[in-house]
Amino acid sequence: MGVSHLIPYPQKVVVQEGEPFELGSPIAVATSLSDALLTRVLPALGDVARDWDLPLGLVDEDGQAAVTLICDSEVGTPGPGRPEAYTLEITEAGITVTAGTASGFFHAFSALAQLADRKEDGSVLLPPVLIVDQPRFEWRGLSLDVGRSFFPPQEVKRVVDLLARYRFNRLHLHLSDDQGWRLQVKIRPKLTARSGKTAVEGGRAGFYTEEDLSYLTEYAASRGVTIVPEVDIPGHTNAATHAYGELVPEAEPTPAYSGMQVGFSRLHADLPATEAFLRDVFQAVADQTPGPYVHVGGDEAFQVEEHEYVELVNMAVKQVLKSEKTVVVWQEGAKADLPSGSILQYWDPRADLSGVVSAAKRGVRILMSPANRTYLDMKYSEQTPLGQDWAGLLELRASYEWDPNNEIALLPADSVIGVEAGIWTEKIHTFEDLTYMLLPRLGALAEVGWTEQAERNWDSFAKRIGKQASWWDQNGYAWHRSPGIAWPTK
Ligand code: TNX
Repeated sequence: MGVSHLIPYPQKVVVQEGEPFELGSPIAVATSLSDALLTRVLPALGDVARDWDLPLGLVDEDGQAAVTLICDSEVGTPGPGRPEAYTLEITEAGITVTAGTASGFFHAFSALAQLADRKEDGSVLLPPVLIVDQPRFEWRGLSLDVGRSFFPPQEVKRVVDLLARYRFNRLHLHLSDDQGWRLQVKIRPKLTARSGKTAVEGGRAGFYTEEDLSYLTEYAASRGVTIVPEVDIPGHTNAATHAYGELVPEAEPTPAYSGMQVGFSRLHADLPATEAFLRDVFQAVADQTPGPYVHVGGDEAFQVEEHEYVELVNMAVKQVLKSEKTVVVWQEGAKADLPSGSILQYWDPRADLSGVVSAAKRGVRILMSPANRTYLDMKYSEQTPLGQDWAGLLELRASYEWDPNNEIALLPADSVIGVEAGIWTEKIHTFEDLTYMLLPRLGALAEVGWTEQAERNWDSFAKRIGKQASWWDQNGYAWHRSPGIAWPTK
């Protein structure tokens, strides 16, 4: 137990003298939080307590409390991560959590869960410590490709639990690709009726109903995770053209595609059906996700000439802006007209990045997902049976040892909004395969996104990541034994 279990490592940890604090049953919680804030944060504390088999009980502010929750919006130091700041103090007398937002409380509870030691006799001990913490970057995400291979809501929920454990705050769902369409759009029923039934070879098909997505977005929000929906245009669109033939010049639906090629499919700016399609789809995306972001894809549209590419991405951007949401687009979208404050997601280190740099100079924010550091569908080693290797092999250490502010030469450092891991599912089809590729690397990227560069070091991380495996095992998450780590013996 203790601070050696903390991932991502907090900005400030002061280990105190004294005996551990032992939680009793029920856990007496005293709070001065508003009802609205308390209603948002209590379920997350309840989740932690359930792991310990202890119920929660509210007591008066002047009663004997084990946990005291205090709302203070001044907590943390000025900077980009401040709204998510928290302090957590554990003494022999009890636990005090101070935060200014629900997210701050969620992060404090995640730290609390990592610090706790549950003994054989069921008692739960917490070490005396003071933690003062806030994230380095405002965006810490995972992008999950449910387009190639579908992952049902119950599995996505377990991915959200992992994200919350490591204080991530975004889950980006890649909802459409050549192989499948996963978003219900009621006024475009063929999208799911036809392309909800297709997938990459070996992968699962399916789609999220409006109810599924609403359940997922709420579940994620109640753990501090915002869902970022992506419908990928103008390439990666075979699932769309398989459903609606009017989107191609031949006016016939294209055949279903279950291979692994990229870049062959496309939309057409001069077809009258295209703009109506983009309007309907991006309206549905915006309506079905309460978060402030919509991702319009924009990657690998190899069949589309530049001027037409720009025209098509601009059409999608226009639709997103109508819903008053912030546009997110893969790096190729630097060519389009992006309003200042839009987010450009860097992924391909092989590309010429001058367009990304000039977009950043115009006020576009850059999200760091370099494939050779963050693509968790890359094999760990040549022996890894799953995944791909086009961006190289990616062992744990390489996903840890890099600085998002130092990835792109000449990029203004304050334009980096954060870090996003990605997992593409051409060859990853089951939940077990998925988490085997995520873990332990997701822990490394959690710390890259959260902890200040000067405070990070591999030796410390290597010790702490080894201690995560027991929680993964208890919760049924498959994981990979990266070399050089003191994993528990089998
Ligand atoms: C590149 S990342 C892609 C995806 C593939 C992935 C496989 C990006 C924007 N495009 O279409 O699934 O590589 O690793």
